[in-house]
Amino acid sequence: MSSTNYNFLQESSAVPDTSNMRFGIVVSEWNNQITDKLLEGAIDTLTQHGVPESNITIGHVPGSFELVFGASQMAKFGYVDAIIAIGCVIRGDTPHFDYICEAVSQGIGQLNATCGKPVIFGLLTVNNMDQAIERTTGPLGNKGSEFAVTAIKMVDYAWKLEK
Ligand code: DLZ
Repeated sequence: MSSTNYNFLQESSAVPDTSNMRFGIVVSEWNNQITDKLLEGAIDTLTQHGVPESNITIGHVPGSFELVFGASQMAKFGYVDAIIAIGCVIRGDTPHFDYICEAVSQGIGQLNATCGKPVIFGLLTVNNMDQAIERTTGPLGNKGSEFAVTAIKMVDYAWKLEK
C-alpha cells in the first residue's frame, strides 16, 4: 500500500470548527526521533485548525505495544473526544516486528470499535529508518498531520450524528 502522491491535506478544505474539540495523543518512546516529529506534526495541524493547545493531552508510553493500553486509559480518563496513537515500528531481523504490528493494529481497531471515541491509527510500520524519515520530514510530508486531520474529521462525524 503506497501513499506516494497522496496529499491528504488537499482533501481537508472543509475542516469544521474545532475550538471545543479535545484530543488525546498517546506517543511511543521507541524510535522517538520519528515519533517526536509525528507528534509535532499532529500538534501543529490541530492548532492550525483552531484546536486550543490546552485541549490537547499528551501521554507517553515506552513502546508501540503499549499504545493500546495507553489509548484505552486516555479514552477512559483523559476527558477527550478522540485519541491519536502514535508509534513507529521498524522491521528487524526477527519476527518481532510482525507480532507488534499485529497486536497494535488489532488492539487499536478493537478499541476504536468499542470505546465510544475514535482512536486514530498513527503507527508507522516501515522496513527501515529512511522510510520513517520520508514520512516525517521527507517528500511524503509529516504523517502526524494526516493523523490530526483524521481525528478532527472523526470528532466532527460523531458530533453531527449526536445532534
Ligand atoms: C522491543 C521492540 C522492538 C524490537 N522494536 C520496536 C519498534 O521498532 N518500535 C516500537 O515502538 N517498539 C519496539 N519495541 C518495544 C515494544 O513495543 C514494547 O515496548 C516491548 O515489547 C515491551 O512490551
